[in-house]
Amino acid sequence: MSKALVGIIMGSQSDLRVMSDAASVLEELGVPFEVTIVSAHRTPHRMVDYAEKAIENGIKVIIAGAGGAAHLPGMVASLTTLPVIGVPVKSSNSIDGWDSVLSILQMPGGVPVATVALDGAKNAGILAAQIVGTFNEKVAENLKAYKTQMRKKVEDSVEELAA
Ligand code: RP5
Repeated sequence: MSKALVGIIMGSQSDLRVMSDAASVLEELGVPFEVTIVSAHRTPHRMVDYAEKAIENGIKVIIAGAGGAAHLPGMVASLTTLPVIGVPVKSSNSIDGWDSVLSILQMPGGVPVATVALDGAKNAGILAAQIVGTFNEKVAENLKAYKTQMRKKVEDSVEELAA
C-alpha cells in the first residue's frame, strides 16, 4: 500500500460511523489515506504530536472530524501549515449539531479550517482528493471520471422521467 497522503482523524471512535464516508470515497478515488483517533480534549499531547509530525510523515491534507465542543480541526490547523478540512459530527449529546458546526466553522482570522456540512465526511474526502489532484495526475483523472459518472446518473434519471 502506498504512503498515506491524507490523514483522517477524529475525536472519538463514535465519530467513525460518519467519518468512514471520507475513507470510502478516498478509496474509490485511489487516494492513499490513514485513519486514527486523536482527541483534542482527551489526548491533547497526541493531537500536538500528530499535527507536528504530519508533514514529515508525508501527509498533504488532514481531514478532522469531531462533535460537540469540536476543537480538534481548529487546534490541528493551528499546529500545521497543511490544509485542514473540518467535519462537524452530530454526536449524541449535541444540540442538533450546531455546537459542532459553529465550533469548527467560526475560526478566527489567520487559522482557516475548510468546513464541510454537518456529517459531511463524503465531501471532505472529495475535497481532499481534489487538493491531492492538483499534483497527482492519476487522482485528477479519477476525479474527472467520478464527476462524469455523477453527471451521467442525473442525465439517465432525466431521460427515465421523460420516457
Ligand atoms: C467529541 O465528543 C467526539 O468527537 C465525539 O463526537 C463526541 C462524543 O465522544 P464519545 O463520548 O462518543 O467518545 O470529542
